[in-house]
Amino acid sequence: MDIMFLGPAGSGKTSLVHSFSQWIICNQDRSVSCINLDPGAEYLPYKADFDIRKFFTIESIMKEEKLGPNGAFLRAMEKMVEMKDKIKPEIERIKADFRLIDLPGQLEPFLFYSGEEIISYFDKKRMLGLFLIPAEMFNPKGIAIAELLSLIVRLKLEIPTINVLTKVDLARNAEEIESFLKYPEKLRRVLEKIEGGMEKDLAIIASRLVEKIAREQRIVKTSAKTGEGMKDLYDICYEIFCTCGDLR
Ligand SMILES: Nc1nc2c(ncn2[C@@H]2O[C@H](COP(=O)(O)OP(=O)(O)OP(=O)(O)O)[C@@H](O)[C@H]2O)c(=O)[nH]1
Ligand SMILES: [Mg+2]
Repeated sequence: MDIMFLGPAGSGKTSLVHSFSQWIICNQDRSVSCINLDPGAEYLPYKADFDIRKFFTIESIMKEEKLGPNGAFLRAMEKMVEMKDKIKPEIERIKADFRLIDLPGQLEPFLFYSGEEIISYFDKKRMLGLFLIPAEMFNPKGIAIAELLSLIVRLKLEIPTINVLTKVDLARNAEEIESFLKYPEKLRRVLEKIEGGMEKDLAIIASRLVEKIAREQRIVKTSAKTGEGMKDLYDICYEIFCTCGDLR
């Protein structure tokens, strides 16, 4: 199966690709490949079996096309699509039970400029998205926003997604947040009590939407630092795709 690591900038995608791949290698009789699709990555802790930086980096585009970092990022997303004939066959050559795909943190341009096209480089039927919600967003309003972002990803890419709390070693209230995500009506009740005008109303509307669409979802709490949650993450991925013996 192919697992896309999506989430806001700095949410821990690269670190989780590394720690999850290590965990699978050490604990399961399954092969793993890592695919880096972030042209802006400086350092990767894992060995990438495919690395988009072989074709271009944000830095190379900035120099060659005299662009600033944001313009270069948009150009990079375009290039990923333009170079489909080169990139797709290389990705297809990578055979593994688990292919972990590291994506850029600039979620919005990725989703709206190239996401759907890039999904077509993979077999959508074996694709799962993990939407990472980092400890930094661990407060009721942040959680409502993260849930909305996760829904946008699902809507745009049309792949199943699960929400994954990351950096839980940094959070003092991970259990509470987990219960907000599991039972969205709890989140709404908390948001209803906070002070505020329009912002509060918006947060409540957001949480109602989440409540309607994503009720009682399963959540995984992870830390790339302590290794917490890797088995839970594996189990949930495995369950989604493999209960019918369909680990492709
Ligand atoms: N304490 C702690 N820090 C973490 C964890 N995971 C990542 N970090 C730190 O968070 C920062 C961002 O981690 P990355 O893995 O680079 O996050 P990313 O989502 O790949 O970032 P971008 O690709 O730039 O969007 C780094 O300083 C990591 O060391 C974790 O589980 N616990
Ligand atoms: Mg990264």
